[in-house]
Amino acid sequence: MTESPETQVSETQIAVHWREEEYVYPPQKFIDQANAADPAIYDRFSEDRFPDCFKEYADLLSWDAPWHTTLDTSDPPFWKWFVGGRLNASYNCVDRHAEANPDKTAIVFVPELESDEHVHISYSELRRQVNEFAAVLRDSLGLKTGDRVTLHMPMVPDLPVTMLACARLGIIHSEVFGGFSGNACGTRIADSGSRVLITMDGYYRGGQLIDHKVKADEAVEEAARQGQEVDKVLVWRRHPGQYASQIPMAEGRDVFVDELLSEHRGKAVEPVSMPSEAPLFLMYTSGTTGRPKGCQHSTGGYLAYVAGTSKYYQDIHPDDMYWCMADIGWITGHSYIVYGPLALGTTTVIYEGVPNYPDAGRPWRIAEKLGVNIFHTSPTAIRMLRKVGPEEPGKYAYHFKHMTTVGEPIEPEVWRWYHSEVGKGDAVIVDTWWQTETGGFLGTGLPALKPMKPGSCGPAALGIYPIIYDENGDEVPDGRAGNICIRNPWPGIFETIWGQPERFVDTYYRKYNKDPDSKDWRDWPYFAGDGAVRAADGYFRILGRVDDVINVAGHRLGTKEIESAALTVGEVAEAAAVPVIDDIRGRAVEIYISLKPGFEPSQEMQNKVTRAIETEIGKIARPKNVWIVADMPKTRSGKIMRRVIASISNFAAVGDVTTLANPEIVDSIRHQVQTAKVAKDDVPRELTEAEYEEIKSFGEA
Ligand code: 6R9
Repeated sequence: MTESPETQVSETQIAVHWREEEYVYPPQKFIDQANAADPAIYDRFSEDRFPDCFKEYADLLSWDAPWHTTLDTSDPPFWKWFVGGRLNASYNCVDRHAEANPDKTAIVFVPELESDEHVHISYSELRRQVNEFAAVLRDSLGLKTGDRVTLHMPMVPDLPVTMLACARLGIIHSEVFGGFSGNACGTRIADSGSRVLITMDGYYRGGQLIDHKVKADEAVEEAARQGQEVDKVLVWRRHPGQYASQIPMAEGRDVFVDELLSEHRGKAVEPVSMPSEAPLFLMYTSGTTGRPKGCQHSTGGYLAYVAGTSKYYQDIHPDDMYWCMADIGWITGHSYIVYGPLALGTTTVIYEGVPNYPDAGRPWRIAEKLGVNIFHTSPTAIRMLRKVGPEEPGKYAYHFKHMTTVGEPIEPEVWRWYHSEVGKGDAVIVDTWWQTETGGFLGTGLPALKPMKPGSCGPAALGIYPIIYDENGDEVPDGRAGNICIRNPWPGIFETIWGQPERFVDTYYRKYNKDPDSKDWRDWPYFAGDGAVRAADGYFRILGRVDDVINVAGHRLGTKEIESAALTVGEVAEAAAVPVIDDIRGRAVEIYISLKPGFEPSQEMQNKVTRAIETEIGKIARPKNVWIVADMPKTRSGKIMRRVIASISNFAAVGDVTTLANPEIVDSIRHQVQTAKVAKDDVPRELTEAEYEEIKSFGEA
C-alpha cells in the first residue's frame, strides 16, 4: 500500500485493486464471554516463543506420557510435534468427558426427514458405542494399530463412532466423502492399502433414501483392478434390522454392522497409547496430477491444533450448542465437527441432509429447536440460502453468537447478508482460510480481538507466520498478489502424502526451499498453492488456487482427474477442464473435448462424457457444459492452452494467441461456445479483476 513508484515489480506480481471494506466490530457481549479476549495472547504466540507457544494447545489434551521435544526438525520437511508424548485421540474425545460429564450430550443427530426425532447421544453413550465398535474392528476383523481402513459413509453419527473406534486402536481411518463415486472410493482404497471398507446401506438426501451400498461393490471392484483386495465390507444400516439397498450382500465379504455389534455388547476396549506423531487419519485431496493425495495427519499435533483453534477461533465453551453444517467427509468435518469440538467436550450437531430440505427455512428451524449458538458453513451454502430464502432467518427465534465461513472466498455482499440476516447483526463472523493439508485454520482473526473485514479471512492465526512470495522467491509488498506461504511449521500440518514422500516435498516445499540440506525450519516455507494479497493492516485476502485445481462449492477438483475421467470414453481424443464463474457454487467445471477421427459430435457423446465423470469422481464434478470442439488451442509444443478456453467460457478477453500452433481455432471455438451459451442464457456476470486474473492465467502455474 505504501509502495513507492520506483519499487521493482516482477512480472508475476499482479496489482489487485478492490474496494477496501470497512471494519465491522464484535459486540461487547461477545467480547465479555470470549475465550480469547486478552490481547496478551498475541505475546504468548509471538515468533520468539515459537515453537513452545503451542504447548498451550497441547495442554488442552490429556497425555499418557509427556513429550520431550516440542518440534523435531531433524528430517525436514517431515516435522514431528510433541515427540516422546503419548496419547489416544478417542480417549481425549470421549472417555475423559464421559468420566467428568457422562450425561452431557456429545452429538445431536438431526435426520433429514423433519418428522424423525433428533437423536441425543451422551458422552457415556458415545463411549459405549465407540468401545463396542472398536471390539468389532479388533476381535471380529483382526485389525490392529497401523492398519488402514477406508470409510465411505454419509452424515450419520455412526461415522464419528467409526472414526473414534479406529482412533482407539491406532487404526488409520480414511474417510471418503459419501458423494464420491464408487470408483473414486476404490482408487482411495487401493492407494491407502485398505483391506476393509466400512460403508452404509443408504441415507436420506433431498427426501429420498438413496442406495449407497451400490457404490461399495463398485469400489471393491475398482480397488481390485488397482491391485488391492478388500476382504471385508462392513455395512452400517440406516435403520438397523432393515436393509435399504437393492444390492445383495456378498457372501463371506459383506457383513451388517448391527449384527456384528450384537456379539460385542458391553465390551470395553482399552485405548491404545499412541506416539504423538503416529498417523491418526488420511484425508484425500486433489492436486495437479490425477493420483489423489492421501494427506496423513498426526495424532498429537493435529488434535492439539484442532482443539486449540476450536477454543479460540470457534470460541467453543463447554455449554455451547455448536453446529458445523459441513460434511465429515471433508477436512472441515474431521477437524471442526468431530475432533476439535469433541476434544473440548462440547455438543456437536450432525445434520444428515441438504440445507434446503424441505425448504430454505430448515437450518434456522434446526437452530431454533436446538438452541444452536455457534454456526459454521461455507459461502456456497450461504449464497444458496440467500437466493432461495432471503427472508427465512428472520422468521425463527434462534440466536447465534458466532458464525464461521470456510472453503472459498466470500463476496462482501454475501458476507453482509450472512452478518445482518443470518447473524441478525449480532453474531461475529470468522472467515477461516486453510486446507486439507493444514489440519486447521491458518488465516482468521480472533473474534473478540480483531474486527471483521468482509471478504478478507483476516490476519494469520496464532503462531502462524505467512509470507507472500513472487515466482522468484522475493517477498511481495503489501497490496500485491503472490503465492501465500507459511514460514514456519505448526502442529496441525500434515506429515506426508501417504506413499508419496517425494511428491510431498516437491509439491509443498521444493519451490521456496532455501537449502535442501538445512535442518532449520526457516529454510522450508510451506507453499499453500493459493494466490493472496496482504493489506497494510496485515489482513489477507485469498484469491484462489494457483495450480490446476478448480474449487467447486468449496471442494477441490483436479483438472487432471476430470480430464482422465473424460478420457475413459473411448471416442474422446483429448480433454481439457476449466473453471467458469458460478453465482452459487463459486466455480463450476466446463469440459472441452475433441474426438478421435471418424466420430461425430452428438448430444449422446456429451452425455457419455458427463456420465463418465460422475462414475469416476462423483456428481460434484459434473460439468456444467461439455463442448465438443474440432481441435484444442495448443502451443507449438502441443500443450493445451487452458487459459484460452477458460477465457472463452467466461466471456473474458483471450489475450495474446499469436504464439499458438493453431491460432485460427480460437475464433471458431469462441463462436461455437459463446453462441450456444447466449442461446441458453448461460452468460456469466462480468468478472471482478481478481477473477479475471485467475481465468487469464488458468493452467499456467
Ligand atoms: C478447509 C478447506 C482448500 C482450498 C484453499 C483455498 C480455498 C479455503 C478459504 C479458501 C478463501 C477461505 N479456501 N478456505 N479461500 N477463503 N476462507 O476448504 O480445505 O478442501 O483442502 O480446500 O480452499 O483455495 O487452498 P480444502
